[in-house]
Amino acid sequence: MRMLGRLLAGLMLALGLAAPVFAEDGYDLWLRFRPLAGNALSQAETRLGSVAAADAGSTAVTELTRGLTGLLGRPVPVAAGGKVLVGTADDPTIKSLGLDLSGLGNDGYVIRSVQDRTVIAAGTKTGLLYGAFHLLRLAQEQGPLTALSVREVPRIDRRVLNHWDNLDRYVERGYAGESIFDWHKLPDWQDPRYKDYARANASIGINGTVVNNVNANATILTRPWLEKVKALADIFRPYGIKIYLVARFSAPKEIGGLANADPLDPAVVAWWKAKADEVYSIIPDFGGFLIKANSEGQPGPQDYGRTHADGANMLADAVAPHGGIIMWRAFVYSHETPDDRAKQAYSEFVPLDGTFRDNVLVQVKNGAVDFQPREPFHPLFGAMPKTPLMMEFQITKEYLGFATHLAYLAPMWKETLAADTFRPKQGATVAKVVDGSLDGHKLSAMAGVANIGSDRNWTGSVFDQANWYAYGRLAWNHDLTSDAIAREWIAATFGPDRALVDPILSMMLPSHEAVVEYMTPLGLHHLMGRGHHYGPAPWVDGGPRADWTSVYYHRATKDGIGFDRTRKGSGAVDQYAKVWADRFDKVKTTPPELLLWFHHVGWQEKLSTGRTLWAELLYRYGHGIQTVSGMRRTWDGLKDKVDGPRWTQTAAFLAIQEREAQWWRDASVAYWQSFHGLPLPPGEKPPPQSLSYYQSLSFPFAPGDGK
Ligand code: BDP
Repeated sequence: MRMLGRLLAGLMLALGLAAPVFAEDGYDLWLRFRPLAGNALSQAETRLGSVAAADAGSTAVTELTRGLTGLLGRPVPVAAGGKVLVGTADDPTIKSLGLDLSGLGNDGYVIRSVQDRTVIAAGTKTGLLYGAFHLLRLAQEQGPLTALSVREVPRIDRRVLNHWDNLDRYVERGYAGESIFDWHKLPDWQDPRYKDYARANASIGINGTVVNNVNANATILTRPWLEKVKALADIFRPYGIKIYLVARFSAPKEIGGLANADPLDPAVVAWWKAKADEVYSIIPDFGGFLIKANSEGQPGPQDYGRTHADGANMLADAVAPHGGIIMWRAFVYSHETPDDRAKQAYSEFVPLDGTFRDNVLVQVKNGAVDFQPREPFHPLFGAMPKTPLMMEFQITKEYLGFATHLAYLAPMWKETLAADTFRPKQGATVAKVVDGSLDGHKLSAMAGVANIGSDRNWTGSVFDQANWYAYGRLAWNHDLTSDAIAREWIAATFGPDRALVDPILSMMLPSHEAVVEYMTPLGLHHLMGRGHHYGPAPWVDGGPRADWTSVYYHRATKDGIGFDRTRKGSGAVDQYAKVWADRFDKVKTTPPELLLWFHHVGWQEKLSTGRTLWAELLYRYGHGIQTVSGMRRTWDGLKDKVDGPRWTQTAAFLAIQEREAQWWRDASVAYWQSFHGLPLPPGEKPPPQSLSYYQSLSFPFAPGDGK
């Protein structure tokens, strides 16, 4: 088949025709390694035609030869004198080259052209694996393969995925089918997909995975389930990936037969210690535990009048002898607390700074509410210098159109990482807090809530693969630009031809902002459908708790809209450094993108943009929709350049996105008008349906809802 493909490609090339477009189903992600042709092929033949390695059976060499075999369209031999030399620092051939391999740590590597050979060298096998994938990326991009001089060391040590996957394979906030982890059949049946998952993650530098939901079931900590987890750990290990588990805080009661789960009760302490010992006896390189405690109904130390630190430290002591870590989430808010939900994590955690054990990280969402299309950076990042804080991003698009809306999330994540906490002075970016460099922390970590499921294309849509990819690349190096990451991904996923890369890039880069504009412009937030979070529902009111309603967040009245978080309102502005607090406290100095996050503004108030608030809202809704229409047109123009299956699905999804963008605008406009009755700005079309029509729509089976 491969030979045939190459022959066909050669023939087409000889006839001056464009390369043929093969049908693809997306399973191969960015690891397609389709046969090269022309100059790219001859260059790769010359530079990468064979491999030499002392450890020919290593994962790095296996992956390298597998990728090169695809690119060259022929088996690539591993033999002495091979063109690509792969080896660790203690390999005599590598030693003889005298390369500087200092400071590479566990994961770093160098790639160097040395005369006519290409050398991949690292301190460890994992470093070599990352180097192998880097070289394959360069070959797939068809850039120059001579004079290579690459040195890479990740900025963050633990680059982790969080699967919100239940033990029955239901994925909370999952839009790509059921969980890839087929627990019932594990450990006996090991789906080949597990290895492909590990390969994909390793290729972008992800080195850890939490395989169960933060809303956890304690069963996973029982012996038979730990045997299942071990089977996964054994498959992931050669790819440098550690397994972590969510520990349900009440497990000592639920599976241990204890009367309580009080972290200061010696019986509870002993139970967790024994449980940790058991876990490590089964999985010696187990990473540690992630905990969601006293949040949205989950059990936690506060059930016993203890603090988050009491809970975290008790678990930290249990895993410390084995080198484990605790990732303790700061996503807490209580409906018994009348305070602004956005303020609660800060109020709860800042007083605990300095009281956590050395092997505890506090895991903080990028914003203070909940993965909204746009949020200002979480104020905790500027307020806990004595504690390593890890970033939690959401890759799955719970609030950004599920799998059908195209939204490339790197720009959103970069916005948070680049934000300056001003603690204690300018230049203290969130990225520097998270990578540990600002406060000299040894532990550093980032988590991404996975968008992976058992759909053939893994993520429910081709373009959502880009978000998995971008997350891994940014966790490795947060200095990479959204543009550079997208280019890499497009070249690997569709091909390096500029006629593909440029237009697809032009779709991806503005796509996140477009979603913000048509859903929640100007700092609006949490206006999605109740429970499942699908579609517009700014009218959501009532129910079990106020902070699960839309009206809590937008606070629209006849006169204005927005959540007053100024010093006259909830005072949330003062959780930021003074420079920001002063700025956010005034309408004039608040960036328009965050206006209604911090202020309640009159509908007819003139903004810095020259428009009234009402006109500005309409303008932004319209602009977001136009961007999506533009994306559709661009994609239509690529019909001959992209394979049929991926083109067709994406075209259908863009049509859904355009329709739903319009729905967001129309439903929102109808609802806002019901408060103030103002006419629409000139040129704006009235919503085609009545407000009650939009309110009557219901989606009882929308995917991914919490159970
Ligand atoms: C919210 C999700 C919910 C999660 C929660 C969390 O709607 O399903 O359990 O975050 O992060 O955004 O714990």
